[in-house]
Amino acid sequence: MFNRVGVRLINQVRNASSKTEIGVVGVPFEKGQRKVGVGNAPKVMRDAGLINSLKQIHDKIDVKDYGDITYSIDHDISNAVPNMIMYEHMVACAKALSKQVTEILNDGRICLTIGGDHSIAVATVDGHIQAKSNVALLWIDAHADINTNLTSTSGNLHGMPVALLTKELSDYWPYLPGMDWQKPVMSIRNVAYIGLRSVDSFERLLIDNMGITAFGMEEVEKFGIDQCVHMALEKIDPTHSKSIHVSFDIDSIDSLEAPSTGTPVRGGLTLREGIHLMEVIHKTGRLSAIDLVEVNPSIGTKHNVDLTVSAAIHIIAAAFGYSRKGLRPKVDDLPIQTPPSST
Ligand SMILES: [Mn+2]
Repeated sequence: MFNRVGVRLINQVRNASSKTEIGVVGVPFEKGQRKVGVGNAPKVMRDAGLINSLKQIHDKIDVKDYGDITYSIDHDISNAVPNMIMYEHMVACAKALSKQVTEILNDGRICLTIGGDHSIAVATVDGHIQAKSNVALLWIDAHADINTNLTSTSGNLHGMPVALLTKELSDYWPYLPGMDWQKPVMSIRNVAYIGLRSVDSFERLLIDNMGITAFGMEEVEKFGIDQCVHMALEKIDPTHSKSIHVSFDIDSIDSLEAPSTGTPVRGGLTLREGIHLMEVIHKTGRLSAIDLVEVNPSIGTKHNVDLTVSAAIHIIAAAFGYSRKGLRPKVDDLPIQTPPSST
């Protein structure tokens, strides 16, 4: 039975989990690539119980759902830039999303953005930088997403966000009409990749020549996920003072465990590694924004979709402090009258 010391210990544990305020925004955007369905992910994730899963992590979680991003396009800039498909859509959605992310952060909440394809991260990272200038970015992905319109073989914008965000790449772009609000102020020194295993040749050249911090699957294999996350954070946030942004592409997870995604790649992170990565980042206490992108509920069987959505929710929950060890009971719930059964 719990004695008074036991109750005191429980109170200490309870108080140790600090108040966490989360702001959720859905981005039903899929025009950064060519496959239909990824825009339905916010609805499917909410229908699968995302918001309740967050509320149940611990009793000091407060969740506000800001709804979905809407936007209207400027037809004058369609086809304005070569080899950038549906450019005018990305521009309009990104502008609205960046504002929303800034607002959520200024409300004192951690921003959880549910994509949508990965092109939306141009906006989430920009909105984060607007609110908190000193940002470190972890890009968890099978792909490097650092093509420009000149190096991309597809013209898909979801392969370009890192190149749009970083100042070292800014000289490689033509003038981008409608994007004047977005300043590529982030240094590539503040970006680290984890999970890479499908990197285009120009992307590899950039990563090598610019010395970009990148833990591909070889490094995950060699050092283990725990070391990789710690080393990545040391590289991009050596003073342990930056506001951390995690842009998590579900295709970083092996396609056996997260099959419903547009560009699946085998040999990826296990769900366990994805969860552990987020647990490490949670423990920094400096996580401000998460993107969870590229879940496509139109790909695969219902079982495939269920697997992928539940993997995504597990990863998000870990980022907000879900404990695989279990949490002790709240003091109010203690069975004072009824001792716990020994069986
Ligand atoms: Mn990606």
